[in-house]
Amino acid sequence: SSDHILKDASPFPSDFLFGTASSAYQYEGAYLTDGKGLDNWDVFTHENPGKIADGNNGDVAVDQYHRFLEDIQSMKYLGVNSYRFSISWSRVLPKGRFGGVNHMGIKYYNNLIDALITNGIKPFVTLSHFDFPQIFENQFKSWLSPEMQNEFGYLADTCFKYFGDRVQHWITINEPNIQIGFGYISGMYPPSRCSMPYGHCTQGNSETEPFIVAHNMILAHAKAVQIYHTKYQKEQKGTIGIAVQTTWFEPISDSIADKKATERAQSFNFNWILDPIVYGKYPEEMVNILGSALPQFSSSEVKTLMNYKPDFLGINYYSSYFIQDCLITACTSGAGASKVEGYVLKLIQKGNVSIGEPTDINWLHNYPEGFRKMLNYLKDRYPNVPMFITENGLGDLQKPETTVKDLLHDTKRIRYVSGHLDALRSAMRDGANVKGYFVWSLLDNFEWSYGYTLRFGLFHVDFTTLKRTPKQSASWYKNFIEQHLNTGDLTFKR
Ligand code: GBH
Repeated sequence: SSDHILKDASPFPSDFLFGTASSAYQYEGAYLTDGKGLDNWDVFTHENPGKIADGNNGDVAVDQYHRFLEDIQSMKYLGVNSYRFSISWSRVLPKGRFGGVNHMGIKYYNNLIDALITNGIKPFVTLSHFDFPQIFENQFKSWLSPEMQNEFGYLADTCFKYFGDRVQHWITINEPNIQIGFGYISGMYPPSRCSMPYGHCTQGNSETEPFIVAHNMILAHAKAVQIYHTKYQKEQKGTIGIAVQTTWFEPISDSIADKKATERAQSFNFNWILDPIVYGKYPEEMVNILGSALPQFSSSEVKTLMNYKPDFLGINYYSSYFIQDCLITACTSGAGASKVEGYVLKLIQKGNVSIGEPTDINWLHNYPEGFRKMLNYLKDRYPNVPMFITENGLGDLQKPETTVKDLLHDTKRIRYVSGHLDALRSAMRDGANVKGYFVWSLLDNFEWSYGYTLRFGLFHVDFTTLKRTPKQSASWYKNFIEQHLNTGDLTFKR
């Protein structure tokens, strides 16, 4: 039918969200302003400047706390209809659930949300993107304790109560799998807990702690969904999901061992989080390999997970890896892989052949086909759950010889984003139910361990003057959105 042809020509539905993504610690700055408490990243960067490439921190970041009106003008230039940002937990609840609400923090997010809506931009809000009040770490070891589930539930309830009348899209936790990997296995992020041979930390146990942390995060997520679904959703009519980091894995050979290793990699990377929140249990591969090191869900916890499933999955995708088995056969190169990786060795190159196009960053290769395969994999494994692409983008490393002109002339980023949007359209034609796409990121910002040396923005930021300048990719994204929101789908009404 002609209807079919129309859809094929433009598979982006009329309510599709095009946006950019950000997070509180990476953007806001104002780290002690208006009653904000110290968070884990404030303390970590201040005490361990050596763990950040340029020794810097997010004290000022890109000062979005004071510049959000200007940043909304940049969003208007792009023509996006949504903006993903996160709540700074310690700005809203500086001392957690027993310490009272900081009303100046509430006021900041109210102002931001209102200004977005006035400009036709839907707020897409993450409750916690890596940061939380440091007091939780000092008092009960944060995510190692089930106490964190109660704290997170309280944060969620507070945000639904104050902001939920205007926010239709909530993300509970950003990338539990990355927080676990970097906080409890490599030790590169706070709380820097790990054990040999995975990393060099002064405390921690990488054989057990990652699984306890994941367990608490999964149950904290479910608690937030429960609170939203039972107490707020009927009236506020929004939706709630989670955001996981996904990496597409391809076996390095056709051998059964490498194919099995690839399945283990998938399980230990994203199914670890997604299976419990969709099916109420950990993946088979994890149960088999970990045995008693894997915590069990009690029957009442299973009930909660099954009764309070996410309304959507947030998918952060950047890159793909080849996978080589290290369990059944001996690894031909590299160190022994960690338990968390399920005894696999991840490689980005096969001999001299790289997966996709290499970029400035060793962990990120441009391989849009992997994105399409990833989305197909997820639609098959979690068939009834809609997805949003909550992050996708490319960073440029700031080297001594890099000029501002180079950074503004970002053809590699355009190639990356346009390739991934093509792959997304293909995946949607394959049947993936994707409802939105967010580029990471609106602006260059504080890129965790890389400090300010890795720039992901569609807008360049001069980190001395904090001046924002559109890169070529900004005008490319603007054109893309214009075409696909206005003329691509004839049924779309603005
Ligand atoms: C996302 O994580 C984050 O959600 C976002 O905050 C971040 O800005 C964005 O990625 C860009 O990195 O130093 O070689 O060990 C994506 C997962 C985790 C991928 C950290 C890169 C560092 C690799 N990222 N990882 S390395």
